[in-house]
Amino acid sequence: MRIERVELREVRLPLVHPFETSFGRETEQRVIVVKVQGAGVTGYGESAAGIGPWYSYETVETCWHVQRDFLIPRLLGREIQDPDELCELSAPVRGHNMAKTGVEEAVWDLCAKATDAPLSRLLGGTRDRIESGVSVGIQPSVGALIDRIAGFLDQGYLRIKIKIRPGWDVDVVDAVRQAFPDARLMLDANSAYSLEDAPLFKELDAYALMMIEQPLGYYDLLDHARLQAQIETPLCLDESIITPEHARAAIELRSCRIINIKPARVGGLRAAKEIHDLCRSGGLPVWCGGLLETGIGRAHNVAIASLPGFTLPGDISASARYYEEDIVDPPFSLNTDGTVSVPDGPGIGVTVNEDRLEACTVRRQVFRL
Ligand code: OSB
Ligand code: MG
Repeated sequence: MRIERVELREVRLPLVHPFETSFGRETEQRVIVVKVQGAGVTGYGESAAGIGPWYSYETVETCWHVQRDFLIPRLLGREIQDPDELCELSAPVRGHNMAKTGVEEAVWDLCAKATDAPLSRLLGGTRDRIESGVSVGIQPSVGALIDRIAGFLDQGYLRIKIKIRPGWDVDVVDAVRQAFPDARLMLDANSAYSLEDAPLFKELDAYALMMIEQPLGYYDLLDHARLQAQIETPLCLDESIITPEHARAAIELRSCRIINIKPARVGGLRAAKEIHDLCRSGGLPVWCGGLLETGIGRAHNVAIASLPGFTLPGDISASARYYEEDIVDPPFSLNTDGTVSVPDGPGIGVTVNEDRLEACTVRRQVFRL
């Protein structure tokens, strides 16, 4: 079908709780919602870039620039039958994976809706529910962290991820493990340590952690391999895996035993699927991470997480864990078995609430033929 119209919207949504990691504290989420239209059908995607270049070098501003000036001009007016064609059109743009993701996801949703197929099925998904975990930010005190975790376990979340940084690590993990002896726990350091901290990671082997995510540098694969060789707990990479080539290198170098796949980080659903396939043939389990996405990005994450290699609980929590009111209907909710259901309607399978979207839009631009 011919791509007749593209719309960008910068959206701001307050978070129900501030989210603090080793690289900073967020109180609201800013994203770009991308709407792509053709043949009477509308597809939606999300660029979850955030305000500053902390998690990656991208920001809402760089996404807007790359989408407006490079990605949308390549797409508008084209005949697209398959999202792979868009990936070829975007390939000359180097990097800027979050900018690419918003546009690519919208085209996937459009193509799925045009054939009346659920996106998860188009991607090769095999599950109808995703095991749900929750990522818990750094809290003002250990007591506050334990209270937050108790609340999430009560709600039924199947695993807890604790953000750590120097000064908020072993003692905190010790207290949490004592409070919850049987909980499935993991840590995420967001690159806050170096290989010199290997003794600290050896100490953490005593806490039966499912994994430790991204302890070392965001471009590093070598020191992660050296650290992995010294500890029992599996390492999981997030920031370091930006392309399928990084995944291939990490698998061969044994930099990690698990990969956190985020479509936003790797440039969209096709790259996410490629990394999934590489990990599957290399024997590494994967799970779907998140960037506090709204219901649009969340729906895409849920769709990719339905692929067979996603065998560990993801950071795919219910909408209410992030937002008072999501921009999709119905919002994502937690089932009593701790899972989130994969929508079975066409495309992303949830409806974007246009009034709500309009209410939280702070900037908008339309591109037409
Ligand atoms: O490192 O996984 C991360 C949120 C923002 C930036 C980086 C990360 C995260 C999370 C939250 O851990 C995942 C989520 O619940 O969406
Ligand atoms: Mg992470």
